[in-house]
Amino acid sequence: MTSLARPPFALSAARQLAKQAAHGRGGHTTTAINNNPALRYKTGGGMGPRYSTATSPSAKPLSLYTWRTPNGRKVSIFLEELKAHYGLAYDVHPVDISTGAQKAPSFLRLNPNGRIPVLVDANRSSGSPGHAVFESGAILLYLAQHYDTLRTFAADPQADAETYSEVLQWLFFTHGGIGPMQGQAGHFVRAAPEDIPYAKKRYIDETKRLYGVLDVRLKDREWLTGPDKGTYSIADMNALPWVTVHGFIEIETLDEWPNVKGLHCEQAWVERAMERPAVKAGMQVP
Ligand SMILES: N[C@@H](CCC(=O)N[C@@H](CS)C(=O)NCC(=O)O)C(=O)O
Repeated sequence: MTSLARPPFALSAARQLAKQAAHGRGGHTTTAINNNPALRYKTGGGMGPRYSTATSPSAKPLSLYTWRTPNGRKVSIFLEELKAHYGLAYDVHPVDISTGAQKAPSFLRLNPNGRIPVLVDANRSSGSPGHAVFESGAILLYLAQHYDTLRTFAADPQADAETYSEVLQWLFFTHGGIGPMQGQAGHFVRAAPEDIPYAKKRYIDETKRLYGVLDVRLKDREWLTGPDKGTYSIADMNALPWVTVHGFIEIETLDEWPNVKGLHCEQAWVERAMERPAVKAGMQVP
């Protein structure tokens, strides 16, 4: 999706940063966060940011506090897309949620809900450490608004209001549907202290129903939003990491939903998305 009205600075900044990226000024730095309440912000081992962001050559890299879960991965995928497209820099701070690091007072100051992911943007706040954004859907929208200056991954709200509305609809569909339902299924299948068959069935069935909605939407389309066959957007990034971990809730295959992931079908949505280098990279962060 491309905005009809592209600010000239965005074009020149994007070209400059694409050139930087082509010259190998890419990558992110990683700083582990353990359960120590003194949760750290600074990158460790003297590793600083290696390139600047899309908005200004002096801009600081963004900081992503995250872990290896679908809600974390959707944001790392988008940050990798922005890195590939604009040369945007970000630092990764792993928050091992199995140790309770997400409940440390210093983390709760970033997200009072005590959950990953959190994005901290030192460019948009004079205070330290910067502007913190929690809730994965809100982070995707924030990044799209401020850093996807060419409106490549989410339609422009003014210039293409209908497509933007579609992006919001499919974002909220995942955020309010697949995420919570599949998350609860995961709890009752994997973590509940007692076996409650009704709860497992309820959340697995609801997750399957929602995959069915994706399947209908993706019939004769490549992506969830946009005219004709659609355009890859944050709506796809938001749903993909959930669907790819279907095995966690004992949904053995996606064969029931051929437009989501076809039986030996190379044209289905999951394969199409997973072919993208930024998706592959984002799925490995942290
Ligand atoms: N609605 C939130 C959900 C975040 C969430 O549930 N994060 C999980 C990992 S996917 C987490 O941090 N769990 C640890 C905990 O519940 O303490 C979002 O989309 O960001």
